[in-house]
Amino acid sequence: MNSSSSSSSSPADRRLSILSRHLARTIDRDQGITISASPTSSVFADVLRAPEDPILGVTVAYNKDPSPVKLNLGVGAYRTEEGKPLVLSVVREAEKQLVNDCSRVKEYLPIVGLADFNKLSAKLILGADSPAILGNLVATVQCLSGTGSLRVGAEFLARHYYQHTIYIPNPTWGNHVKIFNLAGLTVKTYRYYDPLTRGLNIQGLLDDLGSAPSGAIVLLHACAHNPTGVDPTLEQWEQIRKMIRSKSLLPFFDSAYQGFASGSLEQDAQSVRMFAGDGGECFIAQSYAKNMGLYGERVGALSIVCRTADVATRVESQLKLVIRPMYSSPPIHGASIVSTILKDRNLYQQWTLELKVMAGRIITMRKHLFDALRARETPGDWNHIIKQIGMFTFTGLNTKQVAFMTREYHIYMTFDGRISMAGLSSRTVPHLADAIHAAVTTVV
Ligand code: PGU
Repeated sequence: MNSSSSSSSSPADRRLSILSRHLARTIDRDQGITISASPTSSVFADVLRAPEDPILGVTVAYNKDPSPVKLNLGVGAYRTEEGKPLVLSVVREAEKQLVNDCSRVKEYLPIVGLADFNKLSAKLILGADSPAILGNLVATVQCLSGTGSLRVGAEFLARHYYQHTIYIPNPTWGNHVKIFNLAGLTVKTYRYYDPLTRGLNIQGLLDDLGSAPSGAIVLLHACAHNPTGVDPTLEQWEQIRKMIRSKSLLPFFDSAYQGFASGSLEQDAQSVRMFAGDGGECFIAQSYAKNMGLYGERVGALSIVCRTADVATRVESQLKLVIRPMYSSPPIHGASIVSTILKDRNLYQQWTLELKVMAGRIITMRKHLFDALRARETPGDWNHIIKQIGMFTFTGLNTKQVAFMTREYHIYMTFDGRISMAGLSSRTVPHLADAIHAAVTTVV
């Protein structure tokens, strides 16, 4: 297991470094060596240009490319067969209802967000008949999508939990390390993906969790693991659960893809429900970015399942103290859309159908790409394309091959070889297959 070092300097370290640079400039100036600061020079003259984000920066590069054949398979965002972003019909319908309801106002929401939204979100992930819901054991707060939910949860843990070490899978979504480091947690990794089998390294995972210190926090992807598309089977989840509970580790689920892995909201929540149903505690960060297509609305929820109802209310009171100085209270529009859909039987039904169509299209793209590579007799075993789950295929292409595909074929993807299957269409599969074929046959 590795301790992560990326961007882990503390705020105090950073202040010290800025101050020493400032002092060096002042001393230089006072000694007449160089006059680097003048009354007109910026006080931020020493600020270094930061690199683009490894995922969102792919879209920045894509937008700059004038090529008509360019293809953005970087960001995990759903596109239609025509390559267009999709607003779900059920979302349009809910928005119409909201606009026509003149009793609605734009007052501040409470710090914890919209009450209906919170209740319905907890039910969606845990199941309406969950003992945790029935026993009022869950503290839920509306947050700024999945990222904000993880951030608020991390901040709460840093303040109120005795263990400050969090284990995240290797590899994982790139932002996890930054979110947890920023909250002051120490990030370590546990083995997850085996590049040889292109599957789960269950033994490595269990060994690493087995040797984690008692009480350590463990980040788990609820389903559709990003970037690998490799999920544990239900039997493996049960092994993981037993290990986590026997070592008194604290599970923190990141649920960004409920409904996108299998097309079923219930099936994709099974891992979380196993843990929430055993009476132990757990954290869940939910995002509606993908499954309702509400990316830019920034709507999500953090739920903390506690052992007693009394603890849950006290936890909620402390979550308010975390949120208030960060952003005071969350935005109203996205959460209103979600609660309108979740509380109306017909809209809910319509949503599940639209979700199935999106998940189904992604699965079809997997088949198309696999067939296209087979037709080209592209060297290598490409079965993982159809075996992996969720929005992404972890192709196994290396950094040089990715760079080649971007340079020669205008295909934009992250450098770890991940492609967003949701950005692909029947029309663009042949272009991608040509690019992969050329990359593996010409770039070693
Ligand atoms: N957790 C995981 C596992 C994710 O993949 C993502 C989004 C999030 C949380 C955060 O999603 P919210 O938009 O905050 O709800 N990952 C996508 C989207 C781009 C990004 O990196 O934010 C991705 O392409 O990996």
